[in-house]
Amino acid sequence: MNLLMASVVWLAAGADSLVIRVNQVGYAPDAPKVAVLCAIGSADTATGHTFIVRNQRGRAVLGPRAAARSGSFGPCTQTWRLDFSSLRASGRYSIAVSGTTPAAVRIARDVYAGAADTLLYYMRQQRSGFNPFFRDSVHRLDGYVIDDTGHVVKFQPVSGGWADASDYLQYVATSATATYDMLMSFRDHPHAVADEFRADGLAGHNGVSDVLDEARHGIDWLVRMFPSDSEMYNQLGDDRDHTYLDLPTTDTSDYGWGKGKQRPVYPCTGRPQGIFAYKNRSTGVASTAGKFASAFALAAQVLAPHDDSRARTLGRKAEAAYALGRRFPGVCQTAPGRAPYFYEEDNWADDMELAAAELFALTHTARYQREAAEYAAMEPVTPWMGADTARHYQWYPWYNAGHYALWRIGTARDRAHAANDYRRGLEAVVRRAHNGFRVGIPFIWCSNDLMVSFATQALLYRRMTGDTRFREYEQAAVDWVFGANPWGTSMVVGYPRGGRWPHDPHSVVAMQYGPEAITGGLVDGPVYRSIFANLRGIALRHEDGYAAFNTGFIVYHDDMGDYSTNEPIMDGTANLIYLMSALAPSLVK
Ligand SMILES: [Ca+2]
Ligand SMILES: [Ca+2]
Repeated sequence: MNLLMASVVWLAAGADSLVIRVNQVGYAPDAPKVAVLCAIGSADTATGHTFIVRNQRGRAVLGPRAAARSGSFGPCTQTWRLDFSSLRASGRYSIAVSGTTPAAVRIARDVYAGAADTLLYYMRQQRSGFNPFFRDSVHRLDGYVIDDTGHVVKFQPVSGGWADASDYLQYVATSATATYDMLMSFRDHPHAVADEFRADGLAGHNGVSDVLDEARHGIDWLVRMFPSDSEMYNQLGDDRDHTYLDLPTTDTSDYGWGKGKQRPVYPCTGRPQGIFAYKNRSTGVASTAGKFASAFALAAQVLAPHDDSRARTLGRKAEAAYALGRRFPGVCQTAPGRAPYFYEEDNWADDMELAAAELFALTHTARYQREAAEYAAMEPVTPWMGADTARHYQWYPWYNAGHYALWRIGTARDRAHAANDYRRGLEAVVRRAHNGFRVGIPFIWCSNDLMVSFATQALLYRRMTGDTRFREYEQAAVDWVFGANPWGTSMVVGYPRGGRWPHDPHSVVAMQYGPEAITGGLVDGPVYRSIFANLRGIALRHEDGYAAFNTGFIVYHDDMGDYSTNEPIMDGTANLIYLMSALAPSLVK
């Protein structure tokens, strides 16, 4: 059924050789508002085009206005920018260009209301331990701590947290970052998310914002993964998980202790890890220690008014984790299993900067402020920004929240540096964005993570400085995620309702329960054609409904078989929760 829906949706929009791409969620009245006209295949690109915006009664409210020619991009042999920013009145409109199907757009102050709440459905569905979607506990036997050779050291109770994607592996790097993103969402926008779910993820009210409920679920797991000051764990499970396609409730992965039994727990050792043919390039502990410390320190601040004893424990753990990062600088990468893939994180100063800044915010101890500034100077710009490519998760987190945290607590000099560093990163991306979609990120695996992080950094920079020079690019990244891209699809499963979104994501849960079961999941997004061609085990399962749009240098497939572009990602979804909470109207008037 999913396959049919996907192709029917495409046929409706793909018959034209000219297509109009819009943000299907909508545009805020004061935001830049641009639709993109894309010529596909042999379409006439010489002709000038004009566009007209009409209201629901069919009356022209803007135009005819000339479309601004903006070069080729991917499958679009030519693009044009249809700028209707001057239209500010709330309402539903259609944008028409002669020779193609008009596109519907909405303008309203509250277009992003409920967006973060929708994304949180996916986070709850990804829960390990008690899972509210299945109303059952999953992976309750986790896990066995292993040594460098894979031998069991001891049992350690670490059940909880979230599955990282459509497999069930769990990493501190992504989970602590997601936890931090959601804590930051609650701190900065405490009234953006509703209270419709309880702490256990089941429907109901508990007097706590659902984004804080979810962040606390993350914190609980992180505490289990850092049980004492000298035991820091980094990963739960490995890619032996990929042997079978099954549900989390019936996961039959066998790590040598029986099908569906315990999973391995990898500690941070500072040494290269991998118990089969491949090894990572770990050099220290700080990348993971910094992330633990950041999440714990912010959680301690956020929880202090509500739960003082929990906040004290977390504050102490934050300092202990940070101390380990000081002692063992370097990266603690995830461990490969049978396949050569792992998260090849190469930076750790960003993680320690964020940790130091949050520890200063928590404790007001002077040295944390000084050390945050020292770490900031070690990596002013996140290195993927401006680059053509990067290794998988090489520069992670995708944007450095440490600069924003330092800006909040630093000296005047620190604040100026933090803003300047963000500006340089944004400029580097924008220099590559001379195309109709105004996108300049590299299309590596998980490109939507980069897109969302670029928009987040641009938003934070605007908040820090009042400088709006990147506003158009910030909005273009948001628009891209919600449909202003060559394929004309939102990159979030199930959102917006009634829009076009991934119906055949790479997910066993979606395959068995329908795509709505993973509503809110942000998929990886398009990748360079060469990446899609070279990853192992990718084969489309049905005819490509987007074939006409997969003729350029990047490809995207709404196909269960494509784990490189159509698999939801937990950490990218959490980052988008922050961004959407920043754009949502407050629920408290
Ligand atoms: Ca709640
Ligand atoms: Ca890092």
